[in-house]
Parts: sequence; structure tokens; C-alpha cells
Amino acid sequence: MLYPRDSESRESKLLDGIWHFRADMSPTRTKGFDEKWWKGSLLESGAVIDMPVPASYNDITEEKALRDFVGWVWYDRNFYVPPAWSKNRRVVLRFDSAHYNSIVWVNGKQLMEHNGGHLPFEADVSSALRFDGPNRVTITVNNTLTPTTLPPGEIKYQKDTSRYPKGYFTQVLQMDFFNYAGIHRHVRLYTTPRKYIDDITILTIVLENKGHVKYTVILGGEGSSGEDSARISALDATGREVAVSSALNGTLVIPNPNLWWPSGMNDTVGYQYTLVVNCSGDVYRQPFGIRTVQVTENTFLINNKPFYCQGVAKHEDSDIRGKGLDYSLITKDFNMLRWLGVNCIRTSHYPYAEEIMSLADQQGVAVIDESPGVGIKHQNNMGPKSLQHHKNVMSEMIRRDKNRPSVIMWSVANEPASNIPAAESYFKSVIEHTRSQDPANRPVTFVSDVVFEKDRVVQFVDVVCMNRYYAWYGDPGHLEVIHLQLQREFEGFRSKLKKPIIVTEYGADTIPGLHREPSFMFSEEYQVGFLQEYHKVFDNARKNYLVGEMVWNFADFMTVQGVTRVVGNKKGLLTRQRQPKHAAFTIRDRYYALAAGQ
Ligand code: GCB
Repeated sequence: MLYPRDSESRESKLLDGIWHFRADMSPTRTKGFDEKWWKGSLLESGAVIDMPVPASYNDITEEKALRDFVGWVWYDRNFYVPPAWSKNRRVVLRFDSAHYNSIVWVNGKQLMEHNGGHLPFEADVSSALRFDGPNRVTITVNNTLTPTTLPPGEIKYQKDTSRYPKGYFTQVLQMDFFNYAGIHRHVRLYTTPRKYIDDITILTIVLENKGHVKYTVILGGEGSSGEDSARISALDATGREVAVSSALNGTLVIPNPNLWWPSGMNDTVGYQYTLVVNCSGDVYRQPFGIRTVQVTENTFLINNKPFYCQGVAKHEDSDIRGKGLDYSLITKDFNMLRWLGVNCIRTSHYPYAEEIMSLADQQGVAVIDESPGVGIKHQNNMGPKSLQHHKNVMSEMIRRDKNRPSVIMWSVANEPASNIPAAESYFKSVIEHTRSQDPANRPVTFVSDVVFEKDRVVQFVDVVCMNRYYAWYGDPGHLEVIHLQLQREFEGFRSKLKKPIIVTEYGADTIPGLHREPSFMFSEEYQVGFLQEYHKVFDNARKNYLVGEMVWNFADFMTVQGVTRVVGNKKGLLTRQRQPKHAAFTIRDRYYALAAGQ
């Protein structure tokens, strides 16, 4: 699914802004369906409040009932469509993401249904539109997670009325972040000609200092025969044409190409070309980078040079907007990534907004692109229905991100129960499916927290990714065990498998401004000492098979309420407001030194 981009043949209109909103708090949570709230404006069926789009709805009001709401919420708004859009065009309505289950109506007509919280969905809505008056879009979104959603979850009813009010239930989740919900990213209308460019796939290789750019264009709509006249060209970053072709599918050759490198490896970071596809009256400009990715026994190669991931894992998370897209926030985040010397991030634990991915492409930040497969902890999350859904999500994610040079590896899951027998065939199948979907054959992994003796799934991946919390969840307070325990785990995996390793998480909760000497858990000194103990082991292993380290986490983030969390997870190098803790300076010094080859 191509990202909507304006061109000579395409226009768009953002529908972001303040929408009408109502949470269905009726006991059954189905009043909206019973009363068919989509038939008219929400204003007609009851009280509404103002709700920003994009944003999570949870932290916008002072209502606990809305912050912690589980069930259907309803949004609507009016919009107008220019009359010129009625002629010879498709008008597509696209939601870049809504969490989790969504149904969409335009002028009372149901046009879309989507299952999954972090990926776009769209439909041609031309036939439902009015061009001479107001239109209404209504969406209902349900954040209930079940054993077969991704992430999975469960609703637990409490029947003992002597201890709980009647009808009492809670949502039980196996994930360590707040289940923010709502319309999280842009909503927009965009047009294409009736016959249009439906998909573009770009693969790059470098041979004898020439970039070979293999491209495939798929057309959609009326009368697309595949024999259409086309002009396909590649522009360099200054807009100069460097190669051209008239074939819909072919290879462009770019001599002396500027390669795409992650920052820290080259002065030119994130160099991108543009493929201009001009076909049967439709024009689409697809950015791409020329770079190769390869994994050997001990190395992760980008453009045939060893790449060491100086990383952090992130979240889409901030005050007030929750998981809602915000340009100030994401720009600040990329500035802080550069300040920290980070050259690689993981989209823990779900696919991030396309605008974030584009910044990674442009700024040369490598990405381990992770699916929402977090919290797969039980056998009942690994049945046929879960498997099919997981495969669909991987397909949607790859379809969205396949052309991005920043994406160097796919992660199908975070910390599943990879020790149970059911995990073996489940993940073999998900990983094989993922490989089959990516035309560029990127490496595939999942992130494991299971010890090497018990893990059953790492055998299927290209790079071993592990999360380890020695001296935090295990042996709390004892920094002196880190060396032995981490080394043991490295050696254990290496004795089973000759594959490179990335430590995808290690970190300690830290309250900013809390100081203790000698260090004590939760103090700034403990976080620094903790990271430094891990670094000693990393420095030894990176001479051999360790190809990356990623701190958990870039910034503090919100979680569900629980006895181990003081208003959220505090393992950030930065506070939730993106101000540095002491450990941020430790990491910055380390990453700059690593980049300088020290
Ligand atoms: C983990 C999870 C991450 C948590 C983190 C923690 O292993 O992957 O989602 O937030 O530990 O801090 O507990």
C-alpha cells in the first residue's frame, strides 16, 4: 500500500482535527450498534465531547472511566469534497492507524473494517461521496484485546458479587505498556486517476560500483493491461535525473551511486534517490536508498561493511497524546537520537507511524521493524486463528515498509513463550511466511527473553536478539553478577548456533534526580553503573559475534498500573519529556567513541 503523496495527478486532504467523540459506556457496550449511531451524526444520538485526531483518547480528559475504557468508542466529523474530484478520479479514504478493531462508514454506508492497531487501511469511497454538500465519516474503534489479537489479551470477569460490583471485568494484558487507543495517526482523503499506480517494489544491489535498481510497478483500476506506456526515472537527491526507462518492470543502472548508510558510518547519511513513476496519467514519486544487507556467522553487513548497532529501543508515547502522532515530538526524538549517537532503533513493540519511518530513512537511522507480536505468552495465543492473523499482520507490515532503506531486519515478536512446544511450529511458520513476503530478503528475527537451554525458536532466525535484565529482575541490586551471567548466555547461544547476537534490551528503572552513592536501585548512579557493567561484556563480545546493543529504553513511557511501576516504566535514558538523565551522557560518550572506532 503506497503512502499517499501529492503529485501532478494526485491530491489529498487531511481530515485531522477535532472530531465528535463518544465512548459507549452502556453495560453491554453495544448501544452504538443497537441504535445504529452511524445512521446520523453522533450529535443526534446523544452527548459528544471534542476529541483530537490524531491522538489516543485516554489522557485527553479528567475521566478515569475514559482513561481506562475498554470497548467501542465512536468518532465522527463532516467534510467537503471539491466538485472537481467527482470527475475521472478515485477518492480513497485512508486511516494510517486506529487501535484496535475499526469499522468505518461514509454517509451511513459501511465501507471498511480493519483488525489491528498499527497499520494503515483504506478504501475507495468515491461512490459514497456527495460533491455538492457535506459528507460525514463515522468510525467506531474497539481496544479490546483477545487471545487471538496482536498483541493478545484477555477480558477477565469477576463473578463474586460479594467482592466485586455486578458485571465487573478487567482487561488482562501481557505487555508492559499502556494500551492507548483511538485514531493514532492521520486520516485523509486522496485522489488518484481511475487507472492508477497501485504498488511499487524496489530492490537494489551494487555491482562494480554501479547501483542496480530493480523495480516492479503494479497498476490498478479500469483497463490496466500491464502494457501501458510508462516513463520511469531515478532522480538523485538534488533532483537530477540519473537513469530512465520506459518499461513498467525493469532495472535502472546508476553509476557511482551514493549509497544509503546509517549515521555514524559515513558522512553522507540516509542518501535517498527518488523513483518517478509516470504511467497512463498517474505520477508517483517513491523515495529509495541503494544499500545491501547481509548476515554472516559473526557480522551484520551493510554495503558489505560490518555494522555495529549503537541502539535504543523506543515507544510511541508521550504526555497527553499517548500514542498519537505529533510532528514536534518525533522531530525532537530524532534530534535526541542524533545527540545520543544512536544509529539504530527497534520499533518495540509494533510498527511505528510512516512519518517516523521516513525520518529514519532520511536521517540514516537503521530500523529493526517489529510487529505487534508482543505478549504471546500462552499456547492459546499460538492456535490456527492467531497464526493466520500474525501472518496477515506481517504481510501488511512488509507491504507498507518494504521499500524503506532504513529497515534492515524484521522482528516478528517480542519475548514470546519461545520455550513451549507450541512455539516451535508457530514461529517457524511465521518466520518462513515473513521471509516469503519480503522481496528484498532482509534478515528475520524475534526477540527472546528465554535462556539458551530452553529456547526452541532462535534456531529459525538470522540474528539472535536477546533481552536481558541481570541485576534488575534477577539478583536485584547486584551489579557484580552481570559479567558472569551475560557471558554465560552469549556462550550458550553461540555453542548452539553460529549466528551474530544483538542485545536488544538491557536497562534499569531510574527516578531522575534520585542520587545514591554507593549506587542503589532506582538511583541515577545505579543506572549508570548497570549500563557500564554490561558494556564491559559487550566490548569483549563485539570483537567476535556481538553486532549490536540497544538500551531499554530511549525515554520513560506509560504502562498499566502495577506494583513495579511508578506512573510508568522509568528505564528511559530520557524522561518522558525527553530531558536527559545522567545515563544519557554515559551512552552518548560511548556511542560517539564507538563511532570513532575506539
Ligand atoms: C522487557 C519488555 C519490555 C519491558 C521491559 C521492562 O523485557 O520487552 O516491553 O518494558 O522488559 O522494563 O520490564
